[in-house]
Amino acid sequence: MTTEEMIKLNQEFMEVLRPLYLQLHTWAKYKLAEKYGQPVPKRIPAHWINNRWAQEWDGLVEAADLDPYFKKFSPEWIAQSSERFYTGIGFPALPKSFWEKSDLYPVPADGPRKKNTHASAWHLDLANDLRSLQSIESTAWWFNTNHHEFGHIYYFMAYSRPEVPPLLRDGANPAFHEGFGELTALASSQLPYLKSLGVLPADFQVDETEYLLAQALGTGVPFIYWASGVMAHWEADIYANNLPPSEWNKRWWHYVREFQGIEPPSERGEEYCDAATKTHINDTPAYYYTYAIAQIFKYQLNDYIAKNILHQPPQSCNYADNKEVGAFLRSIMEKGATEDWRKVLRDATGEDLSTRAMIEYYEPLLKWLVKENAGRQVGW
Ligand code: X8Z
Ligand code: ZN
Repeated sequence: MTTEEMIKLNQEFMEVLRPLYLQLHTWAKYKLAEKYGQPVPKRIPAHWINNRWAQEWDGLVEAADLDPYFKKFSPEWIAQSSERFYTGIGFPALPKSFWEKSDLYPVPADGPRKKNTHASAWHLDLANDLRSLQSIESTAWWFNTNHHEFGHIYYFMAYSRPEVPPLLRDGANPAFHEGFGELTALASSQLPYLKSLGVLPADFQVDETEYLLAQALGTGVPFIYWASGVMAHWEADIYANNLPPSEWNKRWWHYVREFQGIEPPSERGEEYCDAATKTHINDTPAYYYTYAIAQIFKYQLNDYIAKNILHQPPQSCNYADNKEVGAFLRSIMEKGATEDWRKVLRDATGEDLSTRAMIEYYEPLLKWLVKENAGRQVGW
């Protein structure tokens, strides 16, 4: 795809999801203003949100906070339960060398070495040498992130076979690579699964809409305005449109204001390059729109699996131990990059890349938000 096509695709995502984003933004700014005892602002101050880039808005729905339930499980258990998710649906165990050569757990702050705590997964020889760098802690966030990384690892394994030449041992497109892990992170955060795994007690109760709200705020909707909006546009400006470095920070915050409806705590001059606080700006250039496409793709796969294989609601389903789900995913993954991704997606789901499933997933939430926000100032 050309830069123009890629930007257009990302703009379409933002346009279609805008009604939902505006409602979430409104709900969040009223909630945060109340929490901090401040007047309700037009845009949300960046430091009111507990993620530095406002890419995920976690911690706003108290009833959906699962961290207390993860405390009793060790980081090792988290990694093993992710592997168990995949073996349960019919994938093989991870090779012994994966466990020996990976670097999965935090190092002490005063220890002799420092490590990048941003999670990643590596296919060193395009064959069996698979490794992951993580710093897993006993939290819901790391539980999700670990599933994301194992998605990469299981994709590596699925296409490392004689029928796939080494040069095509890659995702159908990079968003497929990011998408499988995101899909299993979504699947593993469903309440029926967390109950069956014993993380949540069988009698755990949370209002369904509140849980959907937490999901939408967490890895769902604001993320698109960060990935498709700020990251994709800013990188297109610096790499394709030759934006001079003297305007980088101004443009960055212009996009944060325009797309995310977020504002900096105070003015940020050109003596800073705030974009460079994000690891991908430094080490994975012109890639980030991939995560936006992966989000859209994730809801499409989940929708297909829930409706056609599990016959359960997409917002509350349990993939655990379902071999048909595994066979469906493997049929896509084992192809690697041997077929055009558009064909792979259409053959698997009968559909082109589309926001339909994501919109449907959050439809009940949108209705609820419109009622909750009645009389409030929506947008900025
Ligand atoms: O960088 C990642 C993964 C590794 S590929 C942990 N993600 C993006 C980020 O953290 O900014 C996953 C979602 C978005
Ligand atoms: Zn990834």
